Amino acid sequence: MSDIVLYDYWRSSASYRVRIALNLKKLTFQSKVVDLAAGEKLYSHNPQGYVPVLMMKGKTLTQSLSIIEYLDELYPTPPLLGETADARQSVRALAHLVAMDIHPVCNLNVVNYAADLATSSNPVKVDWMKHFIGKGMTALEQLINDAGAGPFCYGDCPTLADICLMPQIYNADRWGFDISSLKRISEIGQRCAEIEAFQKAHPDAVR
Ligand SMILES: N[C@@H](CCC(=O)N[C@@H](CS)C(=O)NCC(=O)O)C(=O)O
Repeated sequence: MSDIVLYDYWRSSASYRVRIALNLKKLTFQSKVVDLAAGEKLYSHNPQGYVPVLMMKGKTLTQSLSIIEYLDELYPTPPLLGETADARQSVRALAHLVAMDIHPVCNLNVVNYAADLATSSNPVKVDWMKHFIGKGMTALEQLINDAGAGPFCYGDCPTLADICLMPQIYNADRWGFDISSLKRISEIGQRCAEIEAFQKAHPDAVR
């Protein structure tokens, strides 16, 4: 039996992506069903509660695109990202449009939340922002802690993760979501705010 385990749901697009990639790489895997339609969530393996989660090499991997890129780095044939920097930028841009722009607003919990808000008397815009910013950043705090104890999101230097985090902290503040209980995120935010590259990019520095 394969020691690669995919926490999976048949209709989940993000799981479907990982299934395709595993198949293209000819990697056998066990599928463990998380019944999203029945309201099941995968909090035991992912603070976001989402599938897919891939277990391999003793690691618990989340986020379909990063899982696929990881598989591609470990098993380069057939290449899934393209052979040159230009090709990879194009492939990622196309993939990100689907995975980061179309997919998140069609996710089950997002659609359910929108339907609930339609009958609520709360101010919709603020409620929406606080709900999703809070949910996402709370999961992120746990994943940053799981990744290690460095001064930044991952390791000793700012990475793509910190580059994404800082604008998200700015947005949390803008919409009134208090991040002070998220200790790691707050500390990383303060550290990044001391770095010139982050300072020069801040909305107040460029408006
Ligand atoms: N960005 C994540 C998205 C994962 C995701 O949205 N998973 C959906 C299924 S496609 C899910 O678990 N939804 C559960 C829910 O909305 O409650 C990825 O690419 O892995």
